[in-house]
Amino acid sequence: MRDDTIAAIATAPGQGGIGIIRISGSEAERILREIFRPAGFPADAPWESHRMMFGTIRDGGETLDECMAVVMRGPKSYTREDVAEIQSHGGTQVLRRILEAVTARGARLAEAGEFTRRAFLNGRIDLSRAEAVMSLIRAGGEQERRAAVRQMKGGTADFIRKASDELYTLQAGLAACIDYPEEISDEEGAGTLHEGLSRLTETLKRSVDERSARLIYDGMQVTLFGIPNAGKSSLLNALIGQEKAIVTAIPGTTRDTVEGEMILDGIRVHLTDTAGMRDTEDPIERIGVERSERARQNADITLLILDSSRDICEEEREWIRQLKDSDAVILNKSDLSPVITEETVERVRPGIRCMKVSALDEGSLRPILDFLRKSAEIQDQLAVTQPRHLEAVKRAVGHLEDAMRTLETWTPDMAATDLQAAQNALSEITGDRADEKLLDRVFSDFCVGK
Ligand SMILES: Nc1nc2c(ncn2[C@@H]2O[C@H](COP(=O)(O)OP(=O)(O)OP(=O)(O)O)[C@@H](O)[C@H]2O)c(=O)[nH]1
Ligand SMILES: [Mg+2]
Repeated sequence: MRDDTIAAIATAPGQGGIGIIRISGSEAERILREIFRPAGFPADAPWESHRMMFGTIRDGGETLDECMAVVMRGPKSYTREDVAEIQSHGGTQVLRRILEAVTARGARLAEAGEFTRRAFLNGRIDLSRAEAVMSLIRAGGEQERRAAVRQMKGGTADFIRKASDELYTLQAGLAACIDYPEEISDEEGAGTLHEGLSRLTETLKRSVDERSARLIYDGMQVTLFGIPNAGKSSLLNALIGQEKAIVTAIPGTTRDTVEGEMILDGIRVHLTDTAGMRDTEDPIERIGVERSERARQNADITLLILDSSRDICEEEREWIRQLKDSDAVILNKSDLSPVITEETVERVRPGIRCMKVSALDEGSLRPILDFLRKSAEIQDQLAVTQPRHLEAVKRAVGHLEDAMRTLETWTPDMAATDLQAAQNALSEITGDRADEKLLDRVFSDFCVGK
């Protein structure tokens, strides 16, 4: 591990009330002392650790800013090294000049995620907690933030370490069978192992809820679909409370997909309004229609919008039949006298969810919101949510299943190899076993200064 001193601007680029420069490494305090003079302290007085001081930053006789600064001596710091932080005014030029003054005195510019990488390498946090830090910074939805906090508090690491301990016990059992074949019969050994392995496999499988994980990180894709003039754009606008899509009485108004976003119970819902589906000679509209079709295919949920004041057409019947059970039909324009009713839809597709609304009456949209809310429900206490972790757990499960198969023919040496492979996959999550390449991959996703 490199033990030189690193520095970076930790706050986001641009103008802000304050900006923070962070320095970590054995030279951190010396560098800060050379450029920062606290007000009301004799120049050579010792500084207290973790105590914020007010003063001036100077470089070559020039004052760069008046600011706050603090020294946090290791190991009681984020990286467990000596850390110094300067809180200056948050202007691009101020921060740049201070950072230059710091690097001129021997610090190196930190790479993306390097502070957190040091926290990990110095044993302060495991890899899953390190990743949680970045997830928290990135969280755009409340569910994502909650999952990140759970992971940061060690939820993922605890769960994985417990599974890993169980696996170690099973590995020890298998090793005993291999070493003392005369004392443990094959059937007995295989039976106990098989039981333990299937229990562990089930626990791990239950923790892999990819749908919920995707909802947390990517949100839910909802597509509004239907023939021209059904009121798709009006509904998009009403749902997001913004005049995002153009609405007119002319069929074929929407030519391209239009996106809107709302947050329901902490989950981001991406709504896509599409061009009305019809056969058309117009080349631009045709491209729009193709995009509508694609949006429907990529959607988690399709809302088929019908204008309930006119008769249903054959194409609409076909779409109703094609809907997934989790999709829904929206009978729009319910303020006009109805031609299509819930019964009409029920006859085409018994059991499909159907809601009567009017885009002109916001209050009538409640059923749609409740329906989407219900669709976005997730298991809240998920232990494993991050894609990298899910992938590793799935790999571990695969190896455990291989091991169970090899046990059926009692080839314990092969089973031992499978169990070790499963163990390795689990330890990638906490980083108990992580090579440089894995760390590079994880930390390159971080921002500089974290
Ligand atoms: N009375 C009534 N009119 C509505 C309702 N929803 C939409 N409209 C009207 O229906 C017409 C078409 O609405 P749009 O929202 O543009 O329909 P669209 O499905 O997006 O149409 P395309 O973009 O052409 O595919 C407009 O004149 C709307 O004002 C409703 O609930 N009730
Ligand atoms: Mg439209």
